[in-house]
Amino acid sequence: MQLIIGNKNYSSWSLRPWLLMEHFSLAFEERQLWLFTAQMKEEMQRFSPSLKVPVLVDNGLTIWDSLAICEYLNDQYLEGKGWPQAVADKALARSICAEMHAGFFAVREEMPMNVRRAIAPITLSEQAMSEITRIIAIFSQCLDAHPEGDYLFGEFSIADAFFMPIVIRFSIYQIEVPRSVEQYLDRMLNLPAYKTWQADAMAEKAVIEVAEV
Ligand SMILES: N[C@@H](CCC(=O)N[C@@H](CS)C(=O)NCC(=O)O)C(=O)O
Repeated sequence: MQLIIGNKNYSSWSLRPWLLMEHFSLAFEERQLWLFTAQMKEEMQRFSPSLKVPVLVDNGLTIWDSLAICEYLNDQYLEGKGWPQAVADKALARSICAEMHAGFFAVREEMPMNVRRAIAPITLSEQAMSEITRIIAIFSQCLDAHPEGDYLFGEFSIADAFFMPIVIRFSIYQIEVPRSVEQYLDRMLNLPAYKTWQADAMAEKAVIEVAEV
């Protein structure tokens, strides 16, 4: 399997399937392209018409889009363990991933993922603040319902991988959260798979100016 990703410092969409694969120790080759460069545009023509990362290539199959990749990995390699097992939990996990995938535009716009960023607060719009309130409500709802485990649905799932870039944003932009959410953020930031990603991101030299806020 080959996973094509962007800069580890900035590419929040790439992080999602990568974290899932790394956490579950799936064997894959990583191919990194530098975002917004001529090299990326040129090389991406070969992999995906969307010209966006991440892209998974497996057995002659090309899958683009982070959610589609996670679903494929769940079906093909994780025997369904990528999602929570209870039907109600799985439905909720899929709902929050879809909400993440298709929304929270102000948070994404105003708080770019930037692993290397020095931790410091920023001024946010009302829209971003209300999205943050909604995300905290999602975290609290899931964590309160699963006090037995360390993750949103007890066991690690695609939902945690999907919200990892938010965890990083909350950390680097010093977003205030309730204690139980703070403990969850700490656990995610100390996840061995994330530590590997973080070390690689720290070592990168490329700077994308618009993402430096
Ligand atoms: N919905 C897509 C979004 C992918 C996406 O926007 N990727 C960004 C990097 S994080 C990208 O490739 N940008 C390059 C470009 O827009 O030229 C997914 O979930 O995979």
